[in-house]
Amino acid sequence: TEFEITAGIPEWQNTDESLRTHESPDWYEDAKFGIFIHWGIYSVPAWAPTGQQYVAWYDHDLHTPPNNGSKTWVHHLETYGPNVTYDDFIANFTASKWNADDWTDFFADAGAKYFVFVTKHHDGYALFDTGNSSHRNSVLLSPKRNVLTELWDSAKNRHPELYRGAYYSLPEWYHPDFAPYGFDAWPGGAALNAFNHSCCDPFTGYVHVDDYLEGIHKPQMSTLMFEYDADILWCDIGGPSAFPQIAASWYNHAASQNRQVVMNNRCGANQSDFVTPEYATFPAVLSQKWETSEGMDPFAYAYNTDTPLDAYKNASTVLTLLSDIVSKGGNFLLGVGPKEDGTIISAMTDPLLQVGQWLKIAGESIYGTRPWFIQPEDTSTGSTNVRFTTKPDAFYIIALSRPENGVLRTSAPVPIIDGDTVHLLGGSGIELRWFIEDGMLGVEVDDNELDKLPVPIWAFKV
Ligand code: FUL
Repeated sequence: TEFEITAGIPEWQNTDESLRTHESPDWYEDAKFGIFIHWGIYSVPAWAPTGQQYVAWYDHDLHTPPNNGSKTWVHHLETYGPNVTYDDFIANFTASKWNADDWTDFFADAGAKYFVFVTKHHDGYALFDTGNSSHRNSVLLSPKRNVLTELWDSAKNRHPELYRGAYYSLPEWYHPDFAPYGFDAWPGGAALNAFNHSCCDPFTGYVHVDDYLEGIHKPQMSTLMFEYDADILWCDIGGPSAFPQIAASWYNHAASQNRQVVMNNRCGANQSDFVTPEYATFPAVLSQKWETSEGMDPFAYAYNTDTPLDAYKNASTVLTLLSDIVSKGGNFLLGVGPKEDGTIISAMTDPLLQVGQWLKIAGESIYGTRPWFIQPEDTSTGSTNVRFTTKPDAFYIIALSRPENGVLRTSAPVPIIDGDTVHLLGGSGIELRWFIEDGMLGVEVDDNELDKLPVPIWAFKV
C-alpha cells in the first residue's frame, strides 16, 4: 500500500496495526545497489584476523576472554604494548585526507543508487553532533569535524539522486547507563556481556543519562530521522529501542516532504521494511524485501590491514553477487572501509569503478527490474550459468559464465516466442540468432561481442 497524503490528518499512528502496513517503497526496490561505509576509531588499528572477525569489533575482541587471549589482544599487545587503550586511538582518527566529495563521486561512479553511513557503531563513537546526549563524537574529539554533515551536504549538492542512509547501533558495548536494559536485553547480549565492562579502561565522552532509550536513542535517532532526513534507517542489533515511539512521526514527517523512507529489521520494532542477511543471500524470492550486506573484504566491513590485497572482491565477483541477489528479489549493500585518513585503497575502488562502467552499459538489466517467477541456477551439462530479471517490456538473461563455443545455452524456461529479438547489452547492437534445441535455448554470440564488456558478465535482452 503506497502512502497517500490525506490533508491535515496524520496517516501513521504509533500502533502496531498502523506501523505494520509500512513497507519498502518502490525507489528502494528499484535501487538494487548501495554502498556501506564503516569508518571510525576502529579504522585506526584497522585490524582483525582476516576472514574471522570484524574490524569494527576490535575493542570488543580486545577484551574477550579467556583472559584477553584473543588474536586481537595478542596483535594489540605486540603492536602497541600494554598501555594503549582503544580510546587512545581517538586522537589518531585524523580524516587528514578526507574530502566528502571524493566519496560521493565514487559512490555514483560505482553505480550505487544509495549509501549507508555508519553514524555510530557499537563502540559508541558518533560521527555526528550528538548534542547533550554524548560527548563521544567526531565533532568534539577527533577529527573535530561533523563527518555526517559533510558527507550529507556533499551528496545533496553533487549527487542528489543518491538516497542517504544512516546506520545506527542501538546498543553501545561500554555505555555506563545501560541499566535497566543491560547487554543481555539485546540479541546476542550474552556474547557482548562476555566483557566485564566495568573492569577496565576509562571511556571518553559519555554523558550520564537517566534512561538509555530516552536519553540516548530518542535524541540521537531523532537527529538522524528529522534533521538529517535519512531516507534509510539502518539500525543494528535490535532489542530495546526508542524507535517504535517515533516511527509514526517519522513516516508522517517524510510524507509531508513527499518522501518515502525505509527501515531495516534491526530497529527493535515489531515490523520492518526489509531483512538483512550478512555475508549471506537467500536462495529465492521472499515475501519480504531483503538486502544482503557484505564488505569488499572477505569478512569485514571496515578497513583491515590483515587482509591481503588480492583477497578483495574483484569486479566480476561483485557483479555475480549483485546479479544473483537481484534475480532473487534482494538488494546488495556492499561495504567499503576507508583508512583513518579518509582515503580508500585502490584494491577496493578499482573493481568498483569497473562495476560502475559495466552498470553504465548494462545496468538496465539490474536497476528497476523484478525477479522472474522462478530463479534458476542451471548447472546442467552444457548450460551457461544464468540469472533472470524482468521489466514489463523486457526479459534479461544475465550470463555469469562465458557462453562456450559461441553459444549461450540454458534449459531454464525463458519466455521467448517467435518474433522476439535478442541482443547483448554493451555489444555492437546486432540482433543475435536464437534457437530452441532439445528443450534448451541457444543464443549465438561470438567472442568479439563478448569481449566488448568491461567485466566478464553478460546481460542479454529479450
Ligand atoms: C553487525 C555489526 O556487528 C557489524 O560490525 C557490522 O556493522 C554489520 C553490518 O552489522 O551486526
